[in-house]
Amino acid sequence: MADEVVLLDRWPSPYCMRVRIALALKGVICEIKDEDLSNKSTLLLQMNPVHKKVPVLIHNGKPICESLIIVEYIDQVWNDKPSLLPSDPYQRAHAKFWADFSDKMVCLYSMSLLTSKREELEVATKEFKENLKLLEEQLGDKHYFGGEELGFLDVALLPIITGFKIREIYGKFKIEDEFPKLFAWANRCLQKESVSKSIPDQEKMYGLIVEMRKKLGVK
Ligand SMILES: N[C@@H](CCC(=O)N[C@@H](CS)C(=O)NCC(=O)O)C(=O)O
Ligand SMILES: *[C@@H]1O[C@H](CO)[C@@H](O)[C@H](O)[C@H]1NC(C)=O
Repeated sequence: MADEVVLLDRWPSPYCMRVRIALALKGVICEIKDEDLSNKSTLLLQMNPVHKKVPVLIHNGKPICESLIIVEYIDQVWNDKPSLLPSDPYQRAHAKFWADFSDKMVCLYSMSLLTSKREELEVATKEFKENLKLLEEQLGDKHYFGGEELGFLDVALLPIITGFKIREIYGKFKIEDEFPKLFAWANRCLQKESVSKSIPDQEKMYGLIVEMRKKLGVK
């Protein structure tokens, strides 16, 4: 019997992007349902009664919640494709540590970025750059965070790419100049169709931020 896979999704959600990338890398056929988060579906409330958030993966009727837990689940269930998580326990713990670290960076819509005025943006940018520096050190001279191939940490981090343009414009700096290795990593990842088709482009994300700031009346 074929697997029935449904993703409760929201297209600009960085957490949902992680799941879409993992599903694409594993070649899983999935029905994607875009949620209206201001008017959540009964299905979402039933499937994630604790947090009431997306993403939720529903596999043969059973829900799995929390993006990193979902990515790990996908990795274990669709194990005919190369594993995303390293098999070595230490390497695995290391990948999970940095994925957890990435959580606070991944949220592009952190109210701070959306609603902050100029001075607050400077603080947010400084912190963002410090985090990028730490990540670049982790990447080192590897092709991917996972090594020769894209792995768990790459999937966890990839959504930050969609916010690069936004950060550059509000922070007045160039990722390419200050973080050349991360910039090269981003382009390498985007060359993979499973990545590029799973994430929105940067212009679209920038447009969304501009629109939301206008709506909120932030100068
Ligand atoms: N830790 C969760 C975060 C999920 C999350 O924050 N989802 C947001 C969209 S980006 C959401 O569903 N928000 C709806 C709400 O808060 O009511 C994960 O990794 O899946
Ligand atoms: C909320 O969603 C329900 C069903 O999905 C729909 O019938 C209803 O019109 C929506 N309400 C608003 C205010 O959009």
